[in-house]
Amino acid sequence: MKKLLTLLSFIPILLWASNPPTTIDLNNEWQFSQTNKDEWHSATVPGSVQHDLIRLEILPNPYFGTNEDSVQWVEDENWDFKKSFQLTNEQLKYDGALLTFEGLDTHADVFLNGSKLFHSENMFVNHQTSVKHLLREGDNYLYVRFYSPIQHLMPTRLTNDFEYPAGNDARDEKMSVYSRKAPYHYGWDWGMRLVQMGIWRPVHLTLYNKSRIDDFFVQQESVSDEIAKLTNYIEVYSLANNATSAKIVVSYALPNQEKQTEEKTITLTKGVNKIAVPLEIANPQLWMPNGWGEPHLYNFTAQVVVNDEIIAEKSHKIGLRNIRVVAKPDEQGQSFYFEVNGKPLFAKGANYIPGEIMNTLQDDGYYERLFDNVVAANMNMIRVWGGGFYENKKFYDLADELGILVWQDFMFACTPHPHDDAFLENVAHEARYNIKRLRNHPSVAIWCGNNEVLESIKYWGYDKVYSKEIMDGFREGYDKTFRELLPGIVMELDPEKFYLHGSPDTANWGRIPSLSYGDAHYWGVWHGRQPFEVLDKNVPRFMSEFGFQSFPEMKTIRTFATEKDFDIESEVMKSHQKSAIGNEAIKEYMDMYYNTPSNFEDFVYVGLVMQGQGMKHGLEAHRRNRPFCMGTLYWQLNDSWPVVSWSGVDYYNNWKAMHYKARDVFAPIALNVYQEDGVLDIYTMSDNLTDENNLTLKVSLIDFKGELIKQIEQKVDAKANASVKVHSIAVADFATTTQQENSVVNVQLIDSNGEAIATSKYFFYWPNKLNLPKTKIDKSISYQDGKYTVTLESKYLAKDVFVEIPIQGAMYNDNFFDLLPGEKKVITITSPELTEEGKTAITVKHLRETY
Ligand code: NHV
Repeated sequence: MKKLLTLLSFIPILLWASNPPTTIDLNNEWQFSQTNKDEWHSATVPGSVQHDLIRLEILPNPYFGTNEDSVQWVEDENWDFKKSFQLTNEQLKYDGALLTFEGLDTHADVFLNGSKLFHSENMFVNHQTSVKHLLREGDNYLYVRFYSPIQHLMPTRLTNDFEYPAGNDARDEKMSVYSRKAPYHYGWDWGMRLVQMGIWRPVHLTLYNKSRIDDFFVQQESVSDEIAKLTNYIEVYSLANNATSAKIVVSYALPNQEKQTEEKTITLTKGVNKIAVPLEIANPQLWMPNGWGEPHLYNFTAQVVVNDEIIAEKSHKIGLRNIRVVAKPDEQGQSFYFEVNGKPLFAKGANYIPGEIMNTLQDDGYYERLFDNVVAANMNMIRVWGGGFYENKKFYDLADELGILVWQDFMFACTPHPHDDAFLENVAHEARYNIKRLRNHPSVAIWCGNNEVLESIKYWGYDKVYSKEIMDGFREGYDKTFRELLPGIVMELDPEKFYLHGSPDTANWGRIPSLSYGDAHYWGVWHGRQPFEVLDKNVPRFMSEFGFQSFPEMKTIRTFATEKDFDIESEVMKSHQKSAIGNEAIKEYMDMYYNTPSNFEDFVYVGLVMQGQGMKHGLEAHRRNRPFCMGTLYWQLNDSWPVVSWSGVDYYNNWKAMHYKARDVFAPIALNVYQEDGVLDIYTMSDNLTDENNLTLKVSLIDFKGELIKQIEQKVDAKANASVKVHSIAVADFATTTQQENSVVNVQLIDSNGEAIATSKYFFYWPNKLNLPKTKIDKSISYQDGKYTVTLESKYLAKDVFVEIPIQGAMYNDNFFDLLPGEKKVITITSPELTEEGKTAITVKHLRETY
């Protein structure tokens, strides 16, 4: 085979054939009506019936008040979509016409010009049909009938002798398990219910001659600094009746680099042709995760060339990297960590849920804001959790460009599912489609079968409700789906990637010794009502979920509630709290750690502060405990509507205290102060790949009223890619009991230029045991279009200072911080909605003002 390959040292000048392929967008001018009603309205494609009905004001704003209840009827009806489009005689001359629906949600029949094209039963796949023989000059007609996901599959439920558990599905009839459709549409413990129907991804018609490339996979067999060994797998679909000689040309280059090519002469036969083109790149520029260097991306293109003319091509951006998941028995149990380009990576990140209940609202701008938040918080990993959908291309493109590793679940969460042949065949199709769609993205680091399905079968008490036969069925279904079917398909289509049957693997938060084995979801805090301090002790090998709720800030609450609803027991607030234990748990924790305010607005603020501090406590414990623990992905990054939830960023893109805390703990070099057995241990936690030597650690004990009680200086190094205890102080020698209630420990890491490269503030107690002083914060503001600068100063310590502005999504350089006595702190707030003239009001709050 090697002999057929020639490495050309010049760029071959190839031109497209005179009539290159053309793609016609079919997203415009759709109309929709409830089936048999004949009341046609304009439809947005991509979109959903519910989204259009809301846009047309036939349905009310579902986020407001208790409106969620009044939009539910739509899910039980069938809905029709139709459109016409015109083709010219010229366009009909192409050899082939491929109609593509990138995604239909979910159960639908599709018709074109008097023929039924296909039936859709899976939201997560595309549909491609050769329609050349059906197209006409002039008007062509498309029609899609969507069936209610509830009623369409009701007979399957009615013939089953039990109801599936599906505890997050908000309706009594648990229909979510029967459809391959985004589980969160049916409700979740942070989500409203909106079981949508619609054309949720674009529609287009591709006209082409002779052949097309259906798939192009650049498989990375091995990658090191010296050499990348790749195989390009290309699938060409040929229309020609006779065998045709053709060349497959693969070219690749970094941006601004000269193109290199590799080619192979082949004979195309009618139908599917599979071609492999091996390729080696010496001294490749590797794709590095965020914080470790550049995520270099090569442009790869595969072309089909006949008679020196290009007749088909396909391109991908390829990052060359070697990602291994090291899940091996060791002295402590079983490791679980990601090794990237030969080095162990401490994973820092969060669990991502779909960013909109009406998921088609997630446009490019949405993904850009999302990834801005991810990068700003110093994350290097994000988990696409199994209760949503396989994300849009833009998501993975940004992850590729920014060096963010993606933990990709298959879409199953928190309940067993059917496992009959037809169901599994549908799942297999979905897995094949999505693995092929996503396997070229360097960011995709792991395939994971599901979220908590096995955990639910083992530990959620199903055995008390279901017979032994049913329980056996759940286990059998689990093994068939997640231990046989899916790993088999991953092995076949993306063999270099690690497959985990489900998350967590075997660890369970109720069984502490199990935390030493693989990844864990620690829900003892929140669901188990344990104090945050347990996070110091119950450290897993890899934390793939842990979390704590808060209300979103008042400006977000005001979008769905009015003054009269400002009570955690009001109907409106309860309809925006989907966790069964929600508001009660928040209050219970607040009583444990804070002086719980009676006023609603203060309660919301203190809750935000508490979530930030509690989660910081956990994140620090995880990072401090590397290499035993090698990553932490908290629950949850974002929201899908305005709601009380575990998120660090609310629906309107306002950072909660937690997101700032995550950013600080995840800094490339962070400091951590941890008290154990009467000793304050100070750690450097570094993700840099080189040591930082000759730093000065400065530890200051400062009274809340401003007196510097003590100061210690010590030369330390911040060891590369490690967490290391660099200094210890006996508390008894350092601060008296009274001082512990009245002072803060300010710890700084100072480089040779005298600059603080890391700081951490340590309080000996939670706020209800501190003597926080009353103090007034002075503020001065300078107003500019797009940016306000706020300078803050307080005579005494002001804890958890919150700077508020009633502009959704305004960005701050910092917020929810502690202001040391006499310290001047400059806060910048940016938003295109801020004007110099408008002088939008800014309010400042701190903890001592709430009690
Ligand atoms: O409840 C918060 C999140 C969920 O939104 C999401 O499904 O995978 N959460 C909690 C748990 N897992 C997840 C753990 N579940 C339980 C804990 C305790 C008892 C029952 C269930 C995420």
